[in-house]
Amino acid sequence: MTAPVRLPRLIETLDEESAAFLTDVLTGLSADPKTIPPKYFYDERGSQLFEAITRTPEYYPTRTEIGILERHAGDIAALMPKGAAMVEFGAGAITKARILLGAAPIEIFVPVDISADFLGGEASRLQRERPGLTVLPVAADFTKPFTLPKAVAGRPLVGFFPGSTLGNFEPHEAAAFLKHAANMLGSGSTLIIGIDLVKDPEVLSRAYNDEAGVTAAFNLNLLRRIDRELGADFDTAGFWHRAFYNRERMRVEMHLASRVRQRVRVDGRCFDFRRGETIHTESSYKYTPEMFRALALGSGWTPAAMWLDEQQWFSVHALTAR
Ligand code: AVI
Repeated sequence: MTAPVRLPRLIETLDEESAAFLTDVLTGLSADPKTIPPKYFYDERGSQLFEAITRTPEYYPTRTEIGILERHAGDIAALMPKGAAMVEFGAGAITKARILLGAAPIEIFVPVDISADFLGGEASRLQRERPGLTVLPVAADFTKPFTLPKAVAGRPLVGFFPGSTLGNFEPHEAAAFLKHAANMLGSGSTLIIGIDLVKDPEVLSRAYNDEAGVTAAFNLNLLRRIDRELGADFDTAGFWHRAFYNRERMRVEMHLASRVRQRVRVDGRCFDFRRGETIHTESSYKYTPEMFRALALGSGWTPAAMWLDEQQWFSVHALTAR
């Protein structure tokens, strides 16, 4: 008889996070131009819609990065010490980590994600699939300091930050995150990180304006979440999804644009929109390999290796903490 698989217990640190949601929305809607941080896309529905985006024909980053990881899994695994614990920042459906877990001598896996419900389900599924691996999910906003499970103490640590999520941070936030990751993982640790590259603006624009409208639904779901969780009265039909590549700033911008002049209430406060006025909901910065390496070098990490796809659309970097 085989021993029953013990399912992981979710470590939650999100209470403060829901209070911060209201503050961030009120602050962002009071600003000019209006803005809301992209981390709030990821409620359960938002996480599902993001997974659906990654399956659209136009959204190349996910499948390109998976191709790089599959092709070079052996080389990447060779950089990981035996018995290592791997911490994934923003784990989502844990698709990409599975590729490395299959190739590398990792004994503990710590998926960290802000979407507690989604993370719990995915971590349990992985634990069932791999009873020999210890899966310790942490529900936290990984952009802020959080506590690693005690079980990883004394183990060599490997950070994994795929998906070019770093691109959703402003450059100063990206540097701060890399410094915080270096401090948390410690000197000598490794970070495997996926970074989307600058390319033909047409390719970029299509990736954020898929024909099936999944990215539009993902963007508009933010308003539904605000209505539901913060008691607001956004009418999603009154807004449309707008995404474009901003060449000067080397970033794709996503906005929610008001179709009409309108007034919206959030937590008893009124916010007026002009026709065409937008809420800036996301920036997705694109890097050249050189620019990213310079950012890493200035943020506590030494570049150790880089892998690209054939079209040179996406990059995976291995960095070592100084
Ligand atoms: C998670 N992140 C890297 C995605 C991106 O491409 O910036 C989020 C996304 N937004 C629209 N499509 C995908």
